[in-house]
Amino acid sequence: LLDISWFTESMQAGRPVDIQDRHRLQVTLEPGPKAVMITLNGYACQRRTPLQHHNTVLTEALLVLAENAEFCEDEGRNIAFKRAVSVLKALPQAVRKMGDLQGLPCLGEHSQRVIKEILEDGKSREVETTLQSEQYQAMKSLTGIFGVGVKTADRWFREGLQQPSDVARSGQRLNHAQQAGLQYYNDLNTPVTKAEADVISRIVEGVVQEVLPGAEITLTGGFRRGKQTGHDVDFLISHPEEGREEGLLPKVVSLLETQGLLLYQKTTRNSYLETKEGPARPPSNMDRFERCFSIFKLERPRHSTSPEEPPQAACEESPRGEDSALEQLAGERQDWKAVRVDLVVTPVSQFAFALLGWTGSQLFERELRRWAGQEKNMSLSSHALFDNKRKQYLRASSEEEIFAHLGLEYIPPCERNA
Ligand code: DCT
Ligand code: MG
Repeated sequence: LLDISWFTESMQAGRPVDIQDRHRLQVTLEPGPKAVMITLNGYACQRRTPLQHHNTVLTEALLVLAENAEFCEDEGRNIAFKRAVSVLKALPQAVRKMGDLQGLPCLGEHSQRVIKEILEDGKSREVETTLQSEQYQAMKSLTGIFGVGVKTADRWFREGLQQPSDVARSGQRLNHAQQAGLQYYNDLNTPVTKAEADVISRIVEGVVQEVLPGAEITLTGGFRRGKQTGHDVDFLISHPEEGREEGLLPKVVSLLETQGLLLYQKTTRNSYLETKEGPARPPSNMDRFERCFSIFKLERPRHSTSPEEPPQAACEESPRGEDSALEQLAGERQDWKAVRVDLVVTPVSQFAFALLGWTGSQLFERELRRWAGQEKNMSLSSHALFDNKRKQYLRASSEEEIFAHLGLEYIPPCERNA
């Protein structure tokens, strides 16, 4: 039970009251009949966004429009819809009427129009039309191919390709990533479960320890935020002694390859250099760690095969080329699953920044960088935080310290699902 005499006094005196409730929502209580109005802070990194929330019907609809804007390369609209979604996710209850949105940030006119229609009619015509449009469906299928971005998908769509099988038959020139993307299309579009991520964690841990005893691996990305499924598995690899991590990744990758655990890999070297003048502007969103984009060959547990589907011969070499791509697309089931795994190596001095940068969500990260730049005149990346006014780097060995440098209240990973 709360002692609320302090606010009833203020209400009687006609003063608005701000309280911070236990969810750190800013609740503004205005005197009068429309008593309670919930307001939220404007940056997603100032809010707590849990995984489970109360407005999925609205957020799923708006996410379709966000995705469609991305397919049309309209970044402004894409972000506007994503910000609106993120506000709805942070609300402590379901929106029932338009009045519930009063005072909330980031809900533009377009988002409000869609919300209003859904509240009144149960659906939005714009969302329905988008879902049914040929272009949206083709772009969704084609960008679902690993290695294919919006630009390539759009070009293919204009050339009349709509599905991965069209691409496989078309004789398009594909790079290695796209070839793998086609070949393992079905698996890579099946969510990775937490249990699968844990199995991969143990494999990676074993190999990393063999190569460099004392090195540490951390599961990041959506799984660190508490998600039970994801589109890939993200790891940070570090060593408590600065510099010991150098040259680690090629050895880890080579050992994984020897063990037949990789279906595809592309390793890029560390290209991060700290300069006295601070990071180049505008700071790049991509980080420059030594990194390996890979596709793991993960054995399926035997009991998961249903009686109707007897397990295929074990240890069969994965076939390559167009035929095998078409086989996967036709839904042939193997006794292993292709899973996207990202391995990122960080020097321990940058570990906290890498951890914060790789935990996500994507929008939470974007908002952190925006907050740093616009509100604090600082540049934040997954490597460092630079104070542009004092012209100096602000060091940190934990995420908590970085939030403190930024003047933000600490938000734990499970509440960064913006
Ligand atoms: N990231 C980012 N900006 C991007 C892409 C990624 O800041 N444009 C960060 C935030 C999340 C992290 O990298 C890992 O990326 P993803 O695997 O794409 O995100 P995820 O949250 O792990 O999503 P999923 O659960 O689907 O893998
Ligand atoms: Mg991920």
